[in-house]
Amino acid sequence: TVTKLLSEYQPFPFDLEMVRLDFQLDPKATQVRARISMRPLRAAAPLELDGEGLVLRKISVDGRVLARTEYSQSDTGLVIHAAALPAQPFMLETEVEIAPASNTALEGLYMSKGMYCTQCEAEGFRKITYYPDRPDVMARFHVTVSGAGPVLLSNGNPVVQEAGRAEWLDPWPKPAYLFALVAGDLVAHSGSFTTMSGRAVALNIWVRAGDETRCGFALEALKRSMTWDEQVYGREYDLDIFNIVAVDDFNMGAMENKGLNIFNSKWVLASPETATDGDYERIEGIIAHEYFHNWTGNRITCRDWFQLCLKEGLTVYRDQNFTADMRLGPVKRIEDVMALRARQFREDRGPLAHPPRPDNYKEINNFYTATVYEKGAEIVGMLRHLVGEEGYRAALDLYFERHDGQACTIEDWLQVFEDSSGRDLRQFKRWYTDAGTPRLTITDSFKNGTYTLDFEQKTVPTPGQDDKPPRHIPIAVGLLSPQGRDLIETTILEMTEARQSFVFEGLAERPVPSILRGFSAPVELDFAPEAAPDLAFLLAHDSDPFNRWDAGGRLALQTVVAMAQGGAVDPSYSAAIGALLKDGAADPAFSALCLHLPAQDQIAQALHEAGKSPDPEAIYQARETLAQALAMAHEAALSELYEAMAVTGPYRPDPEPAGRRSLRLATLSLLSRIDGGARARTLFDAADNMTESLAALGLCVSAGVGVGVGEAALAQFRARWQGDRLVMDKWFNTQLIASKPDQALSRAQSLVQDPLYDWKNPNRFRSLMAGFSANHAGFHRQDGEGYRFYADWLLRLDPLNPQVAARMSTAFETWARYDLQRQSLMRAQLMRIAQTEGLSRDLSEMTARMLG
Ligand code: B3K
Ligand code: ZN
Repeated sequence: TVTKLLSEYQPFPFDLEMVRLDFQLDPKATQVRARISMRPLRAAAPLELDGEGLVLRKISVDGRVLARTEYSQSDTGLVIHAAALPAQPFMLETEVEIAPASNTALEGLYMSKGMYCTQCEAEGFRKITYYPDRPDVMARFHVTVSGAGPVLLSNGNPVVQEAGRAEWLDPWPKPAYLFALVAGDLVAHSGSFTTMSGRAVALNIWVRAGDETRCGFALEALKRSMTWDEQVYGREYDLDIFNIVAVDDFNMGAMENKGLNIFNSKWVLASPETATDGDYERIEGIIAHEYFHNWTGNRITCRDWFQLCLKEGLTVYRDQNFTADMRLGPVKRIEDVMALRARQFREDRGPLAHPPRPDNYKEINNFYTATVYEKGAEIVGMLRHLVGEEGYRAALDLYFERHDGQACTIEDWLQVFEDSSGRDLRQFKRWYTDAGTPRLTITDSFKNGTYTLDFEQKTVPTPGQDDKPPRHIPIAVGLLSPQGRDLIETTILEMTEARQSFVFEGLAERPVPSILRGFSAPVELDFAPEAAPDLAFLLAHDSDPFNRWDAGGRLALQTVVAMAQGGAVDPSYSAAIGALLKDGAADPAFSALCLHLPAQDQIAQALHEAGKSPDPEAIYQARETLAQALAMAHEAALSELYEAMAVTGPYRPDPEPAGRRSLRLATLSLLSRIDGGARARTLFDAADNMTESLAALGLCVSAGVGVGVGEAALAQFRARWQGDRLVMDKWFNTQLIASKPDQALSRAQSLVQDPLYDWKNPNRFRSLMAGFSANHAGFHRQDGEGYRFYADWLLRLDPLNPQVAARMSTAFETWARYDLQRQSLMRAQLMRIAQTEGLSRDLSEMTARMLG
């Protein structure tokens, strides 16, 4: 397979004015007729069209059928020789046949439960018709659909709607990856929205009959998103209709097709009985994310796929801010950083590390990563720190004004910030082009009223990038008095050198620094021993909620890392937790986050970084011992909170009751370690909502004394929910995460025999496999059987759905952390996969990168 290079970008030598597509749907033989008006931009250029798995029935130019010698065909496309093309604008017409019913890769046109749907990003449109399938080729689309129904949807506004046939016209030029088509037996949950200029927009959420009662929350979230984008970014919706469709078989979360978003049903459908508080929050966030793409992604798109983070980083940044505004801002920030550290920092430290703007790839679907998305969002946040609130708004206004209707690059994006703020961002650009997470080492000194902070930045080499010049890092800093009072306003220090000092004068006594407030840059902090902050003090006093939480998290991590190497519970950590439990002023959602113990994967990483090879079994035990010790030390306070946080009245997914539930469940999690799961079992029986029911189920499995408690709860849950696909995904997932490590593999092996384990459905496959690999000590069992089981399933899925198989292979990205025996066991599985004949481009690129 070929490696695509950023440096080889060439503009497409034709302009596309209008694309007319005519679909006659049939499961085995859909006919696609395409008429594309083209204008040559260069003399004598051949016309290169992408196309995969298409049966060509006819091809003509200006009505003249081409002779077989006038074009060349391969399994990736078709080239019309320059001699066969007029020098003037012309009409290309093709007819192809495709078979959506046998499309198991869920890319292009495929079927899900009898319904037709599409997924074209990144390069799926070439599986529908011959086309220049690249984001810088933008055109207007007119689409006719017949042969199925009754509901027939495509992008843009409806032109003709009659029985068995519909026509749609999208007035906004767009790249082919934003094309969508849906047809089938669907019902709508509808509403409407009036835009800021007074235009009425029809809103529909299309689902299978029976599901329309679970769409209310998503519809309201859509309206909130539309309002927010008008108020915060001045962006108005630009069509008469906005459709969302929920499908059960979908490779990822959702897709922002123009005017016709297609969603994994998991991120649309919600009812109190079936969705957790976390699901509600995610649904709101994903609805917003896809909607926000209408401006950041669709109206302004990417020149090529190397620029993916132009639309994804910015849109994630926008959806994070939206959720922060709808809910508790600081809590949302903490959740986002937790996710960033767990996924992106992990990626950045391993063999899959890549820059937010990569410069080469074999399969672009492998680059829809935490680095492109979440680190991409952090970079936008840093820009905002550098240019300030008003500067940010000015830059975004200029971006929309200058680039509307264009396919852009990271250079265009940074230029807008330079032009509107006057700042030089050349060094800052390294955040886009360089991989790896910088580590800041901090030392400090105090003398004659002057306090000095010294920073040193270092980024370790990543694959293909040995040299890591210093980056431009905005570091938000506060200084606290020994009584915990803020001595200065939070200040952004701009670090640009490898080593740099910052001086604060006129201080009466040595301050306590609060570094990287709000997590102002995606870096790691190391404190030199003499500068080590008093974490318990910061947890108690820092006025910055992020740093308060982070101090607690650092303390917990230090303790549990020491315990995994034979140490004892740190009494200062336990005392700090005790103080937190008594702090009546703290927000429950915040306190809940402070009670979360570091994840086993994070503990493993910390050990690895300290030069030790992590022992998964010891990590599991240390974490359990710590949880048990905290529960014993604070039993009274925990059970008091557990009772006090009970929410009465009908379930609402709002932040306030959700926060109370999260604290309640965090206390329950600790208490379960000493009550044998008794409270969890009681809650499981009493719960009227999925948030508590599912959490209690997990605790019955993990803490239940004897087999009885967990197995009984699992059987009961299954009996109640076996007809509900989304809830059953949770059942598969939760029990694997909650299993004792030595039981995880046998449980996974028996679950794959369950008649409800439909492994061809991505949600079901992921719920089981991700649940198993999240059981850290179970997946990393010493005999390597966890690795083998997991690899077997990747190999089984790959021929059907390479995208999902490749994505799930990242469970192996941490192999280099572990002891030599585990390393060789994991490498052996990666090698076995890599050597499999007929392996997909997706999975072979991933395994090759992981093997290094
Ligand atoms: N843009 C899509 C993701 C497409 C993934 C292709 N493998 C969803 C999103 O980021 O909004
Ligand atoms: Zn996106």
